[in-house]
Amino acid sequence: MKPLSHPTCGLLAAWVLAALSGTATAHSWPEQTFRLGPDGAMVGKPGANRAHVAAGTDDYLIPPNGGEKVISPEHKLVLGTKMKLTDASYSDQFPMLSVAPGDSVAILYRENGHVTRADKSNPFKPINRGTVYLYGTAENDLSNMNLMDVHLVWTADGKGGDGKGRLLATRNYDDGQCHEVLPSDGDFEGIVGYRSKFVSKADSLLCQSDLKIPEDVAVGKVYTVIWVWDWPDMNVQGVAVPPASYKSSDVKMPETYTGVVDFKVVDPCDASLGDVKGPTCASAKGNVAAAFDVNQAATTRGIASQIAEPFLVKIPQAGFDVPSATADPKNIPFSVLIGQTIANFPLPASILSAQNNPGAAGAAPTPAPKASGGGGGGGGNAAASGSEADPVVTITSTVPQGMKTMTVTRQPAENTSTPKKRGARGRRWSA
Ligand SMILES: [Cu+2]
Repeated sequence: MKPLSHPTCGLLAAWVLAALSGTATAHSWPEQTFRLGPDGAMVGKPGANRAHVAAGTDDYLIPPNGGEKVISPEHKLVLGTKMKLTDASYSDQFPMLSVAPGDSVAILYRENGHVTRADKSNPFKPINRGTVYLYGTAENDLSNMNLMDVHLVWTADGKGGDGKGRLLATRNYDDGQCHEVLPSDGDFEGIVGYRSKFVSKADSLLCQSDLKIPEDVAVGKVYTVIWVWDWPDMNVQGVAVPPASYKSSDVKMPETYTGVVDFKVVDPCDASLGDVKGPTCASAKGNVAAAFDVNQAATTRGIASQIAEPFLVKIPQAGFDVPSATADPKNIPFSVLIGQTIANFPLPASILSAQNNPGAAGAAPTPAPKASGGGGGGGGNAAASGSEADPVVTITSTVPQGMKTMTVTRQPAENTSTPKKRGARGRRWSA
């Protein structure tokens, strides 16, 4: 039987049961998909994930519990029920979403406490609540793929590994707005109360990973997306993002979850798409990133920053000239906690009010960087390389106002629990 919780998460089954009114669930996996229209609104009826489970736990943990907590080459990419695409993978009740080439889509998942009480449960988790990687492939049968064949191997240019798929996007697991309903045993960190009042303005809100379906996907075929959530225990508190490496000594214990969603690719002008056609249809009303309406309710729209930028977490596999994962603090909702040791809960109002809300007014979409090539030519993010002995590295990052330069301090791993203030904001992790 699958456990409701496991030691590293520390999220109690009792809370999970109470919070979800008897629905036994834990961790996270993609559950629902939506097309996003030109203004960022969710349009049409939702689709489901592959082999959707209507109730209960459907997560897939790598490495699994009960063995050595090390990811090894034989670990499968996805849960057994998700490996093959069959007639039973989708149903009338839980259908595969139809999309057009170039469509922006949202993949929805429940945070299940991993945003709203992660610090209290386990303060050694990354501040971005882990990184979500989205991989796309025309290969629908995943049964012969292992995690290490795909994750951190497939690249944005499609040339990595066996070349059968590509990295489409990277996201912070905390999308800046999602949260559970107020748990019956209280709002430990204050995040549920704050977000339901000021950010989502809803009792609960699913998290989302938004991505753009490539324009060159084949019409009439199924395009498969693998959702990978990297959620390790780190050695120190206050780490911004996990390191995008299997070998980092900064990771105390790896914890990765995967899921699968499929998209039926139809002609961009297909009648089944309803009023909102694909962006490459002659009658399409516009480009999503250009026409995003930030004043829509969070419950029914995508997230502006995710639609504008495929790689919110910069990693070498996406063509960025960085040694390991890094992210602009403006894209990490609780970036104020980077480098901090949190002692008091619920979080003070100063921290709660400092969190980013990426879908709200003011979070104007930024230009999407080109993911091709290294050498600083990534069009939006480049880092000067330096040896471990260099105390300072420089990251330049495109923001709506123009180029902003952050100077950050690189420190030895054993010394990172007491970073300087500037160093804390731009903490980088090298493999
Ligand atoms: Cu969990």
